[in-house]
Amino acid sequence: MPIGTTLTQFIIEEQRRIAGATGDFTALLNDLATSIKVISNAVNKGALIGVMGTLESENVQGETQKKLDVITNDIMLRHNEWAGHLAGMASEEMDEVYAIPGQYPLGKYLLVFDPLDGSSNVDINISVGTIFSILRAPVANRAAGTEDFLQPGVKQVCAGYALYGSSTMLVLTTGHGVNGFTLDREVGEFLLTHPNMRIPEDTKEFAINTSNRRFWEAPVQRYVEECLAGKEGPRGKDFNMRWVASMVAEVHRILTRGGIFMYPRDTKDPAKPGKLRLLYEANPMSMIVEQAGGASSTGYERILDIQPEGLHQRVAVILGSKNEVEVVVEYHRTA
Ligand code: P6P
Repeated sequence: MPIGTTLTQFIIEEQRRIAGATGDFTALLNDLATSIKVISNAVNKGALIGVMGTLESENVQGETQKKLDVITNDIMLRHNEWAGHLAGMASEEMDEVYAIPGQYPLGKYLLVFDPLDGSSNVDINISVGTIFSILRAPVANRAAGTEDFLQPGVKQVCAGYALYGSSTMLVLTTGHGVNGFTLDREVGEFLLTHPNMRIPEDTKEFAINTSNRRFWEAPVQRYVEECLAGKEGPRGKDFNMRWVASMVAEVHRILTRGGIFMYPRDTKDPAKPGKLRLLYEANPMSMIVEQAGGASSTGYERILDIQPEGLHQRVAVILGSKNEVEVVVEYHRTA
């Protein structure tokens, strides 16, 4: 019985579109897919295999680490370090760049990831995910340094996420649109279930952590107030609100039915211009959103154009339905 298009088949068909493709990238994506299957298994087994709960340690972000933060980070390293496709890796859970161990060959790509985004939700069984971004190494087959990772988001060759929800999905773009795959656990393959995902240009649904309201800048205050004013207000329509505290789940909802997601800069911690990290949250999600017809901005500039200055740099994020993002950007422009 035909099982449909597998991820491997899809990637190889994509590879044929690229002149001079060596198959390296295809093999890298397959290793990444294997990592995600292993992470999905660990997340889905949860308490059954004792991976719930929190460690004493903190990550570079100063955030308490969940057991699964460390476990999933190790899974990403072990399954992607050996094949000779990478010149280095970087992760939310590691202070510094990860050097490929000497017994393995070096390659021409860089892999950047948040191994378990939204992990504060894992103990309460709300969807979490893995976010990844692939860049070209400035110098192939040479161990990458931090500066090699500091490339603007427009340089990404691939961006994607895994969503460990009611089903495990892998959503990715290589610059030719966005496609979604669902893990068939009986076959052990990701199957193409959401071809050519597109974000509706308009929406009536916004996502923001309203508990930070007193810290927002004026343009965001104005935007949210107008949403809450509903059809009697200046927007002339009622809005719905969501906040899952798991960016992957928010972005997947927006890819599926539209919406706007905001984690704006606020005065809560003046040292942080935003909460989300540029290299392994904002950039990959911005590439996916733009490739699906949406928009992604800090409110002041296009996220994919930002020249990174640090591996764990934070940035404000306003992304989703194109016309709604433009309203928020306009309020920043005229503030
Ligand atoms: P808050 C998860 O920690 C995360 O990085 C994103 O996935 C999520 O959108 C955001 O932070 C949630 O932040 O302040 O609401 O807990």
